[in-house]
Amino acid sequence: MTLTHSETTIPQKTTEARPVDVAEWVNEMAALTSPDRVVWCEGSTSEADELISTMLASGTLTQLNPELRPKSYLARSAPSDVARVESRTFICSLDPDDAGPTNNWQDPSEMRTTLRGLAKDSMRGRTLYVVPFAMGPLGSPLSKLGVQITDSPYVALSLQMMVRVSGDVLSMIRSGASWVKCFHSVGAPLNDGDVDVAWPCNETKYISHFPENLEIWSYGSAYGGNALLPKKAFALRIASVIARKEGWLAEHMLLVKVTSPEGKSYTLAAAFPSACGKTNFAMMRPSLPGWRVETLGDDIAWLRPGRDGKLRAINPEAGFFGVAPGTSQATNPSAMEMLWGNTIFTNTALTSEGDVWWEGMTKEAPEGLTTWQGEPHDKTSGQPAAHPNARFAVGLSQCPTLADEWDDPEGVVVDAIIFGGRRSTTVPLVSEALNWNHGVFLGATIASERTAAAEGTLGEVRRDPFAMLPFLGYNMGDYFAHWLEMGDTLRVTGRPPRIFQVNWFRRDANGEFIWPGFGDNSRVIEWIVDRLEGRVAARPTAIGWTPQTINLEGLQLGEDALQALLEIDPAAIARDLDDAEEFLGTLGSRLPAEIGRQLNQTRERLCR
Ligand code: OXD
Ligand code: MN
Repeated sequence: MTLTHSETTIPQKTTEARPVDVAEWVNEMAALTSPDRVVWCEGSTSEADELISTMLASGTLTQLNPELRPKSYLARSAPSDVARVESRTFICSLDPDDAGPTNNWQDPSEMRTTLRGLAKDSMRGRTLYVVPFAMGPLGSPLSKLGVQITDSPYVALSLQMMVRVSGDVLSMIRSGASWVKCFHSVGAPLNDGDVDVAWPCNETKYISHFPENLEIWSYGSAYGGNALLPKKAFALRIASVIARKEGWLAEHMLLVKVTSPEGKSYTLAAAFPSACGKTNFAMMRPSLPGWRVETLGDDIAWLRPGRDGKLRAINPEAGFFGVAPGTSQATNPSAMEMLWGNTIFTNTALTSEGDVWWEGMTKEAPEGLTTWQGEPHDKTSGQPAAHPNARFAVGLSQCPTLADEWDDPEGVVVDAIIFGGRRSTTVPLVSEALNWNHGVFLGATIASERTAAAEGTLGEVRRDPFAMLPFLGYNMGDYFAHWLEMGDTLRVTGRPPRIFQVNWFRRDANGEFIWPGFGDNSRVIEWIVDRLEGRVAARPTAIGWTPQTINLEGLQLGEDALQALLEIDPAAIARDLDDAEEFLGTLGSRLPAEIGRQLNQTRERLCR
């Protein structure tokens, strides 16, 4: 999609083209929320133009210097609306045990009463946009449909960048396809005479999911996963519930196609908790000669056994909502290229030339910056100029490393699954699971140090199974059982993908990262591919197979450092298992016995 600024109005299709159930829902929501007008979107360029005009006029968007960053805009959020709010995210299943102890549960009928009360007249003075979208290629057996109602033009425009917004979705719903209802209001009605603010939102926030009704209600926030409902709320929380019923997996995973110097390609799906470098991995430029990494997705993958019995994956999204700080020519040159234009930035700093800047883009902050809060930046203050969770929203089609298969309705065959976390100690650079069930145990016990992508104390280690802790729509114990069953299903028709665990973030005694990461992670990919091909032997350890060595050619890294990266410290692993056991214990009787068995077997191997 191309963003331009003009004076067109969004053309409205005839009402007969609209599915009755969608129209009824929209009418009901409009009657509840009392917007000034209702606009049906279909993802056109003229529609984007209109949304941009509206937001330039209201001050929500600032146009960047077209000579430096064509067709690009900066939004500044309210200081209180800068990240996902997990504490205000609810799974409202009928039975609290179906949400499980890792989710905030509330009774669905009580939650509906609360939300209806908040939503009453919440869109007064605003426009209600109806945004039909597909997750995945339209018409693919792996895709799903949804409709988001929103009173935020910023959200309506961002959805155009991030998912497939199309009027054809309405035709498919009219022909009987099921769809997910996504209601969103910023909760900031305008009464006569009120002057709007650039980033309307409400201090009261709810991101509520009704898994039995395939319905999402979001109130009070316009930021990221709180408000762009197809992403975390639909493609992970609601989709995980649908996936369990239908026998597939909705995962917080990047998806890449890797080609070896021999010209053979492999697909890797990798789950990492938020802000562990998934986007950088997805767009990696390998430092190892002859290797190529192409992008299929950077955040979410839907995995399903295909007609051939193999595990196949699609990226349900069509764009990136990436973390800007830390992105640079050194860490992710492809992203820097991709962001040449046609991009919406949120909460970055603004340069005196009218371009964006964020911490890590260059070593030194330029003079004359305006901070994400619109203030002159004082370099001596120690405060960042961009918010640590500042983002870019851009279509996948702009990605210079996009793989041709990204839009394949059949999906791509997954060769290996990788789990990772941000761990200063304990977890080695890479290891391979002994088998599928052991791999599920590794996924179930991922832990990571907290970053800025969600509220909470930075640096604190938390268990984040499968990197899905904030994103699972049902009981975590049932989810582990579902993963184990998927292994059984895949074994009937062939061989399930091999499973690996990685950790780029191990630190030395001085607190410095030992592993260079980024393009050098291709060295770990090489080991993984060598394992898939049966080309290298590995060392048996308590936690699985680890490398005898890693290709360090051309890298300033000594053998000692490699040993430190691969070290398995039995005492540290034992402590980690105790911590994992404590977490797993919170799942009570819903924890599959097999996970406990894997834990015990790891302990036994540790004593050998
Ligand atoms: C994200 C996240 O925004 O994981 O992708 O928090
Ligand atoms: Mn994510």
